[in-house]
Amino acid sequence: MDAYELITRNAAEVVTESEIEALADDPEGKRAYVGYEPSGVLHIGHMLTANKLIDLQEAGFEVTVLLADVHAYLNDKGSFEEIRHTAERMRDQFIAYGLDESNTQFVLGSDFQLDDDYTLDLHALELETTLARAERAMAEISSGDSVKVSQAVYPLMQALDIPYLGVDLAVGGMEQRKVHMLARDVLPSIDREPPTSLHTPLIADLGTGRGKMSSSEGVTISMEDSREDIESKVNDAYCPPTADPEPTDDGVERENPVLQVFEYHVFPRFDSVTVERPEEYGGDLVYDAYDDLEGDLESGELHPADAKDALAEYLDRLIAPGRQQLAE
Ligand code: IYR
Repeated sequence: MDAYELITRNAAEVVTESEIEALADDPEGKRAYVGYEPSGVLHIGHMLTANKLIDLQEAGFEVTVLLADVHAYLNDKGSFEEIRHTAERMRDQFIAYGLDESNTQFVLGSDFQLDDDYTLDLHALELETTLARAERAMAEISSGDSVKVSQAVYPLMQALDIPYLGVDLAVGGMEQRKVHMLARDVLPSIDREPPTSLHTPLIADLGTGRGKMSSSEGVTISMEDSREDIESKVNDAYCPPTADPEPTDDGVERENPVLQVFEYHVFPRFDSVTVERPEEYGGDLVYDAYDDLEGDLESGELHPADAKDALAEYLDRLIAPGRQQLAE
């Protein structure tokens, strides 16, 4: 796989393609980052962008993980002290998950976001941005119903993080895209480059295939799950024999989350996937590529129950090192 393919595989969107091509021409020493509001324990949403960081490291990038303590505080996630403590716990879990330690820089937001220069630049961006625009950028991130001033400041700080961290590429889930678009628009007003960004897809809720999997609602997978937890969640997952399920009767779109987890979590991290089956049911199936597994589920060659057993096995392998680390 060439650098461009590795950088963009499984991305829902890149902004812009030609900017990514320029980075892919000479990726050595380029820097990419993801910011996370510290939440204590890594869950499957963190793991999705972490997979992309691992791809980028393989392509030659250096990686910064921003433990966004000030952002979590602004988004009403607890007292600053608590959040700081939680942030410390996340470093080791990212490394246990598979980020290359020798090439990952962890930065706390509060290490630079409270400095004078940053604060003055932030005020300059506040002058350039309407409340309505800031509010729109936060629609898929904000945790409360009523919009507080803190939530208008949040996306402007996220935009400013990009030049302050000196990164060439901002990575995030699709829910971050409006913040990155705002950053492209407002950073030039303070003589900073519009940033290049890459967004990972959102995975549907494991139980229903609807909406997006999140740590706050529905079924999710986290580093705290035991093997039995994973088996029972995956066993109960929505998995029709198609990658393109019909919407619900009331018109809500659905995805196949079991296939999505294979595509975005398992195949990027394993060279091949074995679905174990007794001889009388046709014996083991070995897949080198996601599309072959999807094709077999659709044709009926692979039964959803066997796909789920294999998914639980591979998710367990991905999570085991983080679970171990949490137990220490
Ligand atoms: N908005 C992110 C957290 C975050 C991301 C970046 I990239 C930053 O520079 C700062 C914060 C979230 O929703 O978790």
